[in-house]
Formats: sequence, C-alpha cells, structure tokens
Amino acid sequence: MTTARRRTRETTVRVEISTDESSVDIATTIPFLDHMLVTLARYAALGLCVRAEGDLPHHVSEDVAITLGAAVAARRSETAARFGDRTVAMDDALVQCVLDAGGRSYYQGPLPSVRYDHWMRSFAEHARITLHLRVLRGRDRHHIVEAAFKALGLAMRDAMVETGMSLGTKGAVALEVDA
Ligand SMILES: [Mn+2]
Repeated sequence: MTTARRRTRETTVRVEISTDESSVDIATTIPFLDHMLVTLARYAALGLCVRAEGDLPHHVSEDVAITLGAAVAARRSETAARFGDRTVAMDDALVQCVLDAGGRSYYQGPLPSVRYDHWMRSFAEHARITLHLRVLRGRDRHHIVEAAFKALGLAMRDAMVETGMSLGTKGAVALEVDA
C-alpha cells in the first residue's frame, strides 16, 4: 500500500494505491473525475482510494493529479516492464497512449479538454513518466477523455509488470549539489 497526502490552502487530497483491485473508493467532489479515476483503477488493475476537497474544481482536479502522480512515482520499480502502448476505441473516439515509466517526466498531448489535458500533464510530471496521448479520431469529448483514461490504465498495467531485469543502461546516477 502506498499513501500520499497533500494539503494546501486550496485543497486537501489523500490517495492510497494497492494491489487489491477489488478495493476502489473514489470521492473527489467532481463526478466526472470520480468516473475517470474508477476507470483508471479498473483498467490498471489497481486498488485505489482517493479523497479530495477544495475551493474550486480546477484546483481539486489538478491537485488529485499531482498527488496520484506522487503515489505512482513512489511505486516505480527498476525491474518493471516500463513501457506500455495501448489504443482504445469508444464509439467515435480512438485514443492511443504510449508511456515509459522510466523516471523521466514528459507529456505530449493534447486532449480536447483544457481540464483533462492539464490533468494528464500534471500526472505525468509527478508520476515521473513519459506520456504521449494521440487522439486518432473522435467528436465527443467525454468519449475522447474516457478512452484516454482507459488507454492510460491499460498501458500502466503493462508497464508495471515485473520482469526481474532492468532496462536502464547508465546504472546509478551520482549527482551532488552544493548550495
Ligand atoms: Mn463515461
């Protein structure tokens, strides 16, 4: 079980991630975000508990992405498969997610939703993953965003599979900073 808590003057967020995929319990005060997080947990085969509240939906959404990302980063394994590449269709929408959970933060979108494009960017940054989302087709923004969360969940499921070997080639990084 990995727990992350984040509190500011704007929001309070608590995230728990586990391997018990039957344990999903989400309450963020934003019904569509709850729907997306239940979807993400199901497709990633993770247990996920999220509690969030705050002053504005915009703040709650971003801070959930940051806190969930921090929890995902804390679970990163050097010997996981690392890569995921899944494409999901949902009616009119067709969305590809390609990710590398190798510890480098990068996001390439966009999604046709300011809030959820921002969500994915914040999540990728704090989860320390490289995340590319390609909207190949689609008219309905609900379908496009939902297909993106499904594709992200399936790609995360693949990337988290333990292989017992590391793909890294540079070994341990020694970095010293004097200030
Ligand atoms: Mn839906």
